Amino acid sequence: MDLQQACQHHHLEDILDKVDTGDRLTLEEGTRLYHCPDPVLLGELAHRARTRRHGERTTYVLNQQINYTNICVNACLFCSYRRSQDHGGGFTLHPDQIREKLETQLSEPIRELHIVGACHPEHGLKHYLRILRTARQVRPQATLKAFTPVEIDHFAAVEGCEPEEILKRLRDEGLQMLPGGGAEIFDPEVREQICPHKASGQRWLDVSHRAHKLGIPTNATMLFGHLEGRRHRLQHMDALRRLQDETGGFLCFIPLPFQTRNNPLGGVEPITGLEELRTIAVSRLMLDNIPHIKSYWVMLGLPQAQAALCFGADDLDGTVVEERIGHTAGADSPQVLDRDELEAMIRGGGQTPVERNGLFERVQRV
Ligand code: V47
Repeated sequence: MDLQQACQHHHLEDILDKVDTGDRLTLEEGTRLYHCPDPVLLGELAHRARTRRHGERTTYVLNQQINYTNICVNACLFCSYRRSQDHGGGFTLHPDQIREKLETQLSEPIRELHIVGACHPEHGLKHYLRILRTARQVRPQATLKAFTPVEIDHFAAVEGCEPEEILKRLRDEGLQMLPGGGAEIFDPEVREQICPHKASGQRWLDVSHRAHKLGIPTNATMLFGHLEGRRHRLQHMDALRRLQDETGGFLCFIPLPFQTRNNPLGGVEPITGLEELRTIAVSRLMLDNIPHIKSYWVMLGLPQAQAALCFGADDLDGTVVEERIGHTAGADSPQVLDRDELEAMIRGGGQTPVERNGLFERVQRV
């Protein structure tokens, strides 16, 4: 059966037409795709949409993640990384310790620094400016991607000012873009159950909006495989798509499968591998205005991250170096991959590896 016939068989021929013309899929069509009993067909449609946009190119980045603290005022139920200030196990890196960590990688041509932490109750903006200054000094060439919309919102609350003020000051110190964490699931009822103290979904969108208006691009995540269902995921994608219509500021969407260890939500039925791939495929097909879909190997695991590259994803993230949020929650992926390993994963799926920086600009290999 060819693709046309398979789509007819599953009553998806109208969707195939839209995939080929690039027309927008409705939420009803997204639901139909999710429920298609043939996941390979769904993958083929998503791969077709991805190939229309990116050809056979799959990007990766030589990057280094820094988690600067785990002390957090929010006690999200899915989070295994966070500690409260009063109990043991908390850490906060001094900017000099961040410098040391960055200096361990100086022999690598790192192109992106990804700096995230938590909502620390005490630190003011000065502290975050020092972190950026340190990062900029050690790595003047790397894209400086730091602080999720939730962190920005928290810094503004600590300082008693608007997020714009925070964003402008951080930008003046070298901030180039925001990572996409903290979006979780926007639906208020699910959010109330999984992260009742965190900034609302609307607030996350609002801070992203304000960053875009200041010319600061951002990424967007979605945490799935916990208490939410397909309907909530589609609504989450729809909210991102609407904002993107207005601002064009999202560079990349990153679906994050929930890691179940060491956190209060961990008793849920684990999501299946195919549901992960379906979600990645549906996100490629629904998010027609967000250029990149990331297969984040840390949370997906290496075999599934490679498979996702045939289900609509066009980016494999990067070398990472050290990651705590997924690994404290049980992710069994390695801590670090090197360039050869990333390229081999991409070539294994018949695609062409292309090195990028944090802004998804192609860079020359050195
Ligand atoms: O914000 C927390 C999520 C995020 C768990 O922007 C969990 O390029 C799964 O945002 N299971 C951090 N996920 C990771 C992140 C990210 C990663 C890679 C690239 C980019 C980017 C962003 O991880 C958190 C939260 O949403 N998270 N706990 C968990 N148990």
